[in-house]
Amino acid sequence: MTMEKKLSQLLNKPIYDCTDLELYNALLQIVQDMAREKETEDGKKKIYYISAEFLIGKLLSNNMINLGIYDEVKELLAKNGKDLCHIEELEQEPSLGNGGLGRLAACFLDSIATLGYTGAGIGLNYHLGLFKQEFDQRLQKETKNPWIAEKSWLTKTDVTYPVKFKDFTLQARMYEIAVTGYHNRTNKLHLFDVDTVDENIVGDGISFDKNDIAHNLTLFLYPDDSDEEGRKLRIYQQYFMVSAAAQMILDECIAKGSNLYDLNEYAVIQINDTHPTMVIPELIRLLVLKGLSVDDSIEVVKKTCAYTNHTILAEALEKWPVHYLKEVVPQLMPIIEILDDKVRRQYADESVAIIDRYDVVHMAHIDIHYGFSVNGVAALHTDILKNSELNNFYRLYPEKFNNKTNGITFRRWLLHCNPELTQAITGWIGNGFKKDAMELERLMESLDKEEVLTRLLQIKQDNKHAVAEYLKETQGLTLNENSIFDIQVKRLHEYKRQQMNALYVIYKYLEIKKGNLPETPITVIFGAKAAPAYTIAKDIIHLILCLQEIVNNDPEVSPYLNVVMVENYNVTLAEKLIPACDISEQISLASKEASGTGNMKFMLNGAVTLGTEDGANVEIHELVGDDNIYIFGASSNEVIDHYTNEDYIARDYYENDPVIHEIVDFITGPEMLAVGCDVNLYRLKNELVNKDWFMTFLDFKDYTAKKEQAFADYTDRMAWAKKMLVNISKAGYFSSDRTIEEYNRVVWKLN
Ligand code: 26V
Repeated sequence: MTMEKKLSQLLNKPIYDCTDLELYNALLQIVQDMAREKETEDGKKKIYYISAEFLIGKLLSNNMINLGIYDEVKELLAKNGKDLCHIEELEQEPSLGNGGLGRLAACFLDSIATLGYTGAGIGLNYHLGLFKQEFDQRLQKETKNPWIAEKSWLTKTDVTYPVKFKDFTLQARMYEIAVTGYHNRTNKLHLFDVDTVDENIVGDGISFDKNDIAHNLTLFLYPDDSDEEGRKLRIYQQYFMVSAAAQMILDECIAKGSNLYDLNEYAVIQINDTHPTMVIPELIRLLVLKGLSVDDSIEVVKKTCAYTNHTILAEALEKWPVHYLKEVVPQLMPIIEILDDKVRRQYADESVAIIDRYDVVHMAHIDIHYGFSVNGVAALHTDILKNSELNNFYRLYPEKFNNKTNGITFRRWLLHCNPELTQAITGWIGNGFKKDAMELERLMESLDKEEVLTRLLQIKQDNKHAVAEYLKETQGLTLNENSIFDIQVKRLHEYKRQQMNALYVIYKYLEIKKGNLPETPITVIFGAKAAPAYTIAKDIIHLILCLQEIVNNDPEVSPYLNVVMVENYNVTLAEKLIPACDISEQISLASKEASGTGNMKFMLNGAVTLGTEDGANVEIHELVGDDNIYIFGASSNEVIDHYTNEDYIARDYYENDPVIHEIVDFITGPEMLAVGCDVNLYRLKNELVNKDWFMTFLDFKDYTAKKEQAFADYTDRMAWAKKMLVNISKAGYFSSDRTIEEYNRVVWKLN
C-alpha cells in the first residue's frame, strides 16, 4: 500500500484536510507498525546496555529515516500543503538524560540496531525527566519537564517484576520504545516504571517529598542529592532499575535455553558508568536463589558484566555509605560484604577495597573486580585511567582495560539535522557514506574545487538563517546571521570552563569599547543546564545572562559582538545549532573531559574546533592536522602535575596579569551590578580569584590568542571552507557504528 493510501485510510480524510496533530498521530502509528515488522528473533547472545540515562531526542524523523520512508513522507506532505517540520514540533522531546553519557547511550542503541546486533537498552521511565530550564531575572529556575503524551512512542506492557526494598515491595512495570536500525532490524529500549508514581506530589518548581518512594520513584532523573533523603532516593532508583533488569535478563536467557552456569553465552551486560553497578550483587543474589553456589554465581557474573567509565571527576565516582544500603536494600549487603572479603583476601592494598575503613562502598571498585572489561571513552581518557586514576587496578588487571573512543550516529547528527549538507555530500561522493562513514574521506579530493567550497559556505549560511528564525520564533532571540557563530553547548560545569569563554566576552567587550573592532562580527552562543544544587555553575549562567543583557544592548558594541544563551538546551536545539556553527568551543581543562561527543557532531557539520588537548579533541587533532583545528592550553600532564604539586594559585594571575585583573573586576563592576545580582556575582568573582579549581586563568591568554587567530582566519572565506571540508571528511572515524563494532569485537563478542 502506498504511504498516501495508508495515511488517508487511517485518517479517513484527505491529507490536506488534516491538522498537524492528526498527521503526527497517524505517522506515529504507521512508523510503530513498520518498526514492529522489523523486530526479529533474538540471536543466542544479547547485549544489554543498562543506563540511568537515554537521551534519545525526538523520534519521528529519525525513525522515518531509518525505515527509509522519510523523503516519501516529506514530499507527500508538502504536496498536500503540510510541512513535516511543523509536525515534528508537536512531538515532545523525552527528557531521559542529562548530557553526553545519556546521548551516547542513545547513539549506541541506534548503531547496535543498524549493525543488526541483538541488543536492548534498559533504563527508567522518568515522568518529568531532567528538569526544564527557565530564565527568570537572569537566573536559572528549574521546572518540571513532562514529556509523556497520550499517544507517544512508549508502549505499556503486561510484564512486571517485584522489586523488594527493606520495608516494602514495588512492582516494576516494563514499558518499551522501539529502536529502529538504519535499513536494518528493530531493537528495544526497556524502561521500568511504578504504576503508583504521582506527578501531583510535585509542588513549587521541582520540589517533592523525597521520602514518598511509591509516589516519587520515577518522577525525576537525578533528583537533588544534596541531602540524605535525596541520596537514598538515588539508591532506590538504581536498585529498582537493576533488579528489574536482572530479573528480565535471567528470564530471557532461561527461555533461550541457558542453564545459568553458561549465562555469559547468552548475555553480556554493559554497565554505563556506576549508576547500574548494583546489577552485579543483584544478579549474584538471584543466581543463588536459583540454586547456584555463591562462588559459582560470582564466577558467572564476572564473565557477563563489563564496565564503562565516563569521568575521572572524583565527585561523580559514586560511593554509598553502608548504612544507606542497609536501610534501602539490606538483601544486597551480605553479598557486597562477600565481594569485599574476597578482594581483601587477595589484595593487601587498601585502596582497591570495596568497602573502605569508613564503611563506604565504592561502586566502581565492584565493577572493576567483578566485571571482565573496563573501558574509557577516548584514548587519552583510557591512558589516564590506566596510568593514574585507576592505576592500582590496572596493575592488578591489565588485561581488563581497553579503550573505546566514543562515536555519534550520523543518522541523527548529519542525515537528519543537516539535510542540505547530506544532499550536497551525496552529490559529490554518492550514497556510500550513509552506510560506511569512512567514505567521507573521499571529500578530500574536492579540496581544490571552488564550487564545492562555495556550496559549503552557502549551506552554513542557510543553516544560520534557519536557526536564527527558529530562535526568534521560539525564544524571541535575535541573531546576526552575518556574524561568526561561536558555539559552546554542553552541561554547565566548571571543568568545561564556560567561565573562560565568558571572560573572553568581557575581554572583547572592553576591546571594542577601546575602539579595537573585529573585522567580522561575532556571536558567542551558549546553551547549558546547571545541576540544581551546583551553586557556582548557576552563578556562571547568571554571569552569561548579564553579559547578554549588557553587550547586546550597547549600541557601540552590539554591531560587532553579541551574546546569546539559549534557554533549556536539549537535543532538539542541538540539532538546530550544530549545523549552523563556525567555531566549536571544546575548552575543558586538559585531563578532565573524558571524551566529549559534541566535538564530533560539530566537526561532522563543518565547524572548526577551538579546544584543549583533552578527551577526543586529541584524536580530532591527529586526524585533521594542525591547520584545521585551534589547539591551546596546558597539556593533561601539566595539569595533573599542577594538581599533584598544588602549585596553581589563581590569585597570582589576578594580581600579576593586568588583563585578567581588569576582566575579573568587571564581573562586579557597575555595569554588571546594574543588571545582575550582587550575591551571585561577588561569589563567582571570589571563587575565581581565591580558588578556581579548574584553572581558568592558566589557559586564558593562550585561549584568547587562538580565538583571535580563528576569527582572523575566518575572513579568508575559501581558506576557511577548506578547513570545514577537512573536518567533515575526517569525521568518519567518529561514527558510533565504528565504536559499536569495536565493543563487539573486543568486549561483547556477539555471534
Ligand atoms: C554528572 C552529574 C551532574 C548532575 C548531577 C548528577 C550527575 C551524575 C553524573 C554525572 C557525570 C556523568 C558522567 C558523564 O556524563 N560523562 C560524560 O560521558 C560522555 C560520554 O562518554 C563523555 O563524552 C563526556 O566527556 C563525559 O563528561
